[in-house]
Amino acid sequence: MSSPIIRVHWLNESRAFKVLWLLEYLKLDYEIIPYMRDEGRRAPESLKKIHPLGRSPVVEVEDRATGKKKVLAESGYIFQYVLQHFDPKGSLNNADPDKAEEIQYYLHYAEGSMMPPFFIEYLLSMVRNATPFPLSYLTGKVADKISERYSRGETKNQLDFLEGQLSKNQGYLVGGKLSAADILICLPLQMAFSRKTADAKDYPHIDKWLNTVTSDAAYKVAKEKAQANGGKF
Ligand SMILES: N[C@@H](CCC(=O)N[C@@H](CS)C(=O)NCC(=O)O)C(=O)O
Repeated sequence: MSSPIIRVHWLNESRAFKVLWLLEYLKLDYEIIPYMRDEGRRAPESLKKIHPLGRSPVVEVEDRATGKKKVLAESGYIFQYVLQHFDPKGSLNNADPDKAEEIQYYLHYAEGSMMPPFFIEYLLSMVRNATPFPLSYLTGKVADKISERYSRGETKNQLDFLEGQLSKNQGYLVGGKLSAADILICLPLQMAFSRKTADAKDYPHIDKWLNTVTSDAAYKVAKEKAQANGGKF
């Protein structure tokens, strides 16, 4: 049976990067359909023609013979689908069933527990810069309060958890080797350090792991393709 057509609906500067890296690692052929964020950093309306929520990543998988299409959304589900259908040798999975279940856990964890506090911190940074002085003084104070009461502590909670996991799994999240779990959680951690939500010096295992995983050849190719389609790093 011939391989399906895979189309990645890619929004510049987005989580869709993880999907490029995943597909590159598995040496799959795919097309990138690029979309650019608008001035409010939202996705263009045209993305809603592919999936009603209009978020990226969205992946279309089309059967070459019948033209039947599946539209996949939610990065964790996309990863799960790709592992199940396009990684027959389990190169980003684990032969040990317990470890494979741990990888599944991280596919849910990434968007369920990890992303929300990082996203709130990001929104609060936008709030701080959204208004001119003297209003910015007030909005800044409100943003600081929300951060202090919830998101700063909660991002620390997530980072402490991941630092602990990486310290006891031979440098990777699961089973001492690169898996889909590492690819899925890498980008928010890079952003946490680059946006100074956290200091890399406080998280030596995460810092070392980031250096290791971002040296992967497939990561570099995905990055070049992302940059060629409006991504910034
Ligand atoms: N939970 C979704 C989140 C998707 C999402 O929010 N993507 C962002 C890009 S990182 C987006 O499309 N933002 C554009 C918008 O909200 O208009 C996933 O895991 O894929």
